[in-house]
Amino acid sequence: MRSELLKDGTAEIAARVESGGRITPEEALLLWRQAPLAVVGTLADSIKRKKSGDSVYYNRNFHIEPTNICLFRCKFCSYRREEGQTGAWNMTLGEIEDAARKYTDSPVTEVHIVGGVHPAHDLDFYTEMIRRIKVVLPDVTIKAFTAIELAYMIEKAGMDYTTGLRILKNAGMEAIPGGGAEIFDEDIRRRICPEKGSTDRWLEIHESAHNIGLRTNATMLYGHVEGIEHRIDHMERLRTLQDRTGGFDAFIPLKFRSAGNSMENCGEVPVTDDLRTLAMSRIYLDNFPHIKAYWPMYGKTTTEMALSFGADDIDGTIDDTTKIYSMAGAEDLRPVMTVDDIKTLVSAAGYRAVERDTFYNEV
Ligand code: V47
Repeated sequence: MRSELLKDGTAEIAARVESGGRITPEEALLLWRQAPLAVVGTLADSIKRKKSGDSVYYNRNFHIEPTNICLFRCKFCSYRREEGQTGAWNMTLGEIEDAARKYTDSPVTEVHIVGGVHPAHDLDFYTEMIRRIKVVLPDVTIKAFTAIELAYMIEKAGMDYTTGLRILKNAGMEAIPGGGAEIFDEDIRRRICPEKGSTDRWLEIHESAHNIGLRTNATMLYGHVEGIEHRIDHMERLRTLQDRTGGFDAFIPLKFRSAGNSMENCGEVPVTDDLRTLAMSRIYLDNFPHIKAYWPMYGKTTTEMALSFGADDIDGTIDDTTKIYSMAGAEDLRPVMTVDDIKTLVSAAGYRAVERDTFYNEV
């Protein structure tokens, strides 16, 4: 590590990180603000290598986005439509089965399901959706529903979270994606998504899931009206929960993309901020096994750089089945990467592409 580049107490913090020690929120703020990008990158890469060597994980996956009609009007969302508005969709269970059936003879190992919180859908609808997909694709892992969708359907059924999650688990839901976390700070959350489920709900859903053996991910939407201290606070709340349950697999920082939503005036942060945020998350979240650089959101060039800044996962092949990022202005309007594309990207960055299943077992 180039400690001559460090000043004002950051050298001591960096040395602790290097020797595997944990840092406080105050120390993270100092490192974030004062350490050169190359230094946080080097620290993050050394942690990444201790955890996963030169492996960078990917999977063969596709998404189903059942609807973009949503009760909540989050200001950063470019995807939501009102019922009846041009561009709105709401798939029937039959259409969802058909979307799954396209993959019966394919080597995909995971289907990722997230969508809007449609006011007409309920726990029975989602449970039936999972059952039908499992019949069509019995060997594919179903990673489904953000904590916001889950809280809505389970509360509507008048159940506690554990009971509702058990019903979905028994139907075939095996893991939960990390969406809906946005930023946990309540004041910022009120500014960007005032109607959405609270931070406490998000954390409670994930804790309940971990307690019944469901693995989950966690995201953070950054680069809008929040400050660095809010990003650190977000990671601190995740690190505390992970200390209790150990149920998170991956942390996924999501860069705010500004096209087509009512927060366009925020613009987008530079790539240097993306790389620093990834590196600081690898440094701070010492109890998270994986940091994911989600390629449809960064684009392929930033994803390649991200691998030297602590990320050890780039998500999967996607097969042009998600619209959330292309509708918000991400470069890849048709997000799809073949396994060869992924291998080329990962080896250009100096790492080894390793195919994984949802639970990070090598395939
Ligand atoms: O919660 C919405 C984000 C998330 C925008 O678990 C936006 O493996 C940027 O859950 N700019 C949903 N981000 C996506 C999600 C996810 C994605 C990748 C991997 C995993 C995983 C989960 O998308 C939302 C929100 O934070 N989002 N709009 C936007 N304009």
